[in-house]
Amino acid sequence: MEEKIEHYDASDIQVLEGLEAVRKRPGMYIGTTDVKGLHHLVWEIVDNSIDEALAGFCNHIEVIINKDNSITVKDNGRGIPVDIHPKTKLSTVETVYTVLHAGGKFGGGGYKVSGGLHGVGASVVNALSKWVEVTVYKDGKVYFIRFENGGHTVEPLKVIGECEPSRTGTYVTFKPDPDIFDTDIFDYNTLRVRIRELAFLNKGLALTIRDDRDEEDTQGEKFLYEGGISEYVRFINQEKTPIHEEIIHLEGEEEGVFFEVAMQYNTSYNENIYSFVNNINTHDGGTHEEGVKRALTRVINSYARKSGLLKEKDEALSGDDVKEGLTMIISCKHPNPQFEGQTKGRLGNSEVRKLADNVFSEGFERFLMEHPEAAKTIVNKAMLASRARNAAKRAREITRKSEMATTNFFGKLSDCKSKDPKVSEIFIVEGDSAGGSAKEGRDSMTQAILPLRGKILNVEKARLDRALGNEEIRTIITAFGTGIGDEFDLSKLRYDKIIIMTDADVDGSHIRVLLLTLFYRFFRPIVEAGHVYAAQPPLFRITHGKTRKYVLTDEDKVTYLNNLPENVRNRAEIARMKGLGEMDAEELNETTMDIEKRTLRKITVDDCVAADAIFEKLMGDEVEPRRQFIEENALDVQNLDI
Ligand code: 1YM
Repeated sequence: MEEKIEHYDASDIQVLEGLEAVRKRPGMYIGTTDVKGLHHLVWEIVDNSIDEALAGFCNHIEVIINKDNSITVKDNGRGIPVDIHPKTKLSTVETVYTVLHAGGKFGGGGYKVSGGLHGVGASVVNALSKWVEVTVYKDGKVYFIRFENGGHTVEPLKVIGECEPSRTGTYVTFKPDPDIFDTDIFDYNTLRVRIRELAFLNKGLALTIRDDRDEEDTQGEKFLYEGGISEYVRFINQEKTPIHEEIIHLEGEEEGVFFEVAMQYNTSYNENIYSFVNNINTHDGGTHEEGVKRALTRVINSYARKSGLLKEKDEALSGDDVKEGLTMIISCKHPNPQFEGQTKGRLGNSEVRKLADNVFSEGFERFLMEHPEAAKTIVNKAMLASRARNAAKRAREITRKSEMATTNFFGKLSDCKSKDPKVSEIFIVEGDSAGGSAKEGRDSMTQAILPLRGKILNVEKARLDRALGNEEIRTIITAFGTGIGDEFDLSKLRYDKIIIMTDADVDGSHIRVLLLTLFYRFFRPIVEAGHVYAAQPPLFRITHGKTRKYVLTDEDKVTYLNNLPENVRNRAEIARMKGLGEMDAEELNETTMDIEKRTLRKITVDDCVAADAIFEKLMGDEVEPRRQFIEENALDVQNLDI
């Protein structure tokens, strides 16, 4: 044996047997020996520093990736105790690093139950390392101990120098054993992201990270958030658009269990809810999350009813409705957490549910009372979500039915011959007569025509659930082929271009707005992928001699006429095109449908906020703003951002 074992007695044998067990089955202690397991070692050491911070003795933790891919973790806590431990007769530092299960609190108290390892971290890291060095600054002295080859003590703890009595802390450097791990290269960003997260989760605690493998010496990065999880919410929402100014931050404590939550809504439709217990992500939720979610739904509903935003006849808002666009961080610090489930990602302590519910409901209720503007915005958002969800549900039921009723469907749609979505397009045309011309004038190989009858207009309110009761719209959904809601699949879209072809008048605009609203809500990926277009039928026909010229706008008309010789201009016949129905097939083809000659305007969703505002106006119960909006904007597709 090459290993240097300088002091070797009965207790050492036990110790080494313990560490040997870790080396034999590392997976049992750190999960895996891949790159994830490698990084796990860092967190085991950092956890000890974090615990010292939670105990209130440490406010700065440093992580350094050294040139040789060893890791140094430094903290300015009390320093691991250096006295002789009565049971092992070794220094406490050595005990902590060599005795399995001795990593935890000797004196009890604190939050020392981090991760799955329950405090056995230091000795596990030692067992899986080529070497480990621990330096402790305490009582004006500098102590040092080194371990090699999986936890063999090279020499017991010794004093190697003196320091200012005020200087305390623990420095640990370790080099993972390459015989154990698939890789020994640390990833800076992996460490950085978690360190930043730890800074968010522990307000006032400074964490720094530095990569000394870099050629030029870098300063490293420092993370310190006085606002804690509120700043985490702000950070997550920075790429999004919040719908209210304030970040709501609530906290409370009971019998040593500390609970806090921070939240803010944004215009998106996703929820971003992350929960933690003792800084560990509880990805499967648990009692802390359940308490908050239950209270959130209850408080919003009760506020919505009391304030009259939600009418008596209205259905209660669901849990999903109140979570739409919500960014939320839940953090619980528990002295004795019970982690449950296959991956131990769920908090099981039942008393936390009540604490979370109480803290959240009291605080959130007060917030809503004190911020009526924000409250209204939040409730409105949930109500919109509720409406869209109900509409989507109905639409799903309806489309399933309508897919079966294909005879009716094919009676309406004049499909193109090509089944290749890349070259196929569908024109959604207003009115039967225009539909007739369009059918005649199309290229039947690639162009499908779906005529819409006037019925859509009868849908007074642009409420989607009602609009979806409309047969025409059901036909559209069937024609697209993508399905909607959970079953939506963009790859099944049957056409490359969906072209809305309506008249340039109020009725046409109304239909167009309704269609765009429908697309925006149920087929947003289609819009985002740039498949939706508005056709631009000409406004004027100018005839002189044998020449027929169609122009799109008043301006174009003037420009065109001004460029004609005066004698021609004087004899030119100018006709205002009243509608698609008035054009014959040839004209329609030439002006609006022919791939070579037509003008299409692409419909985009590049401004979610504007789209949302428009959507709200269109979906709202108030008739006046909607009517006004349609008149002002919808006539001109250019101004319509959806
Ligand atoms: C870079 C790693 O391990 N810091 C650290 C660890 C401990 C203490 C302070 C500490 C804890 C206590 C009292 C206590 C640990 N001590 C123990 C044990 N940083 C790092 N900083 N005094 C100091 O818990 O009562 C285990 S870890 F068990 F010895 F107390």
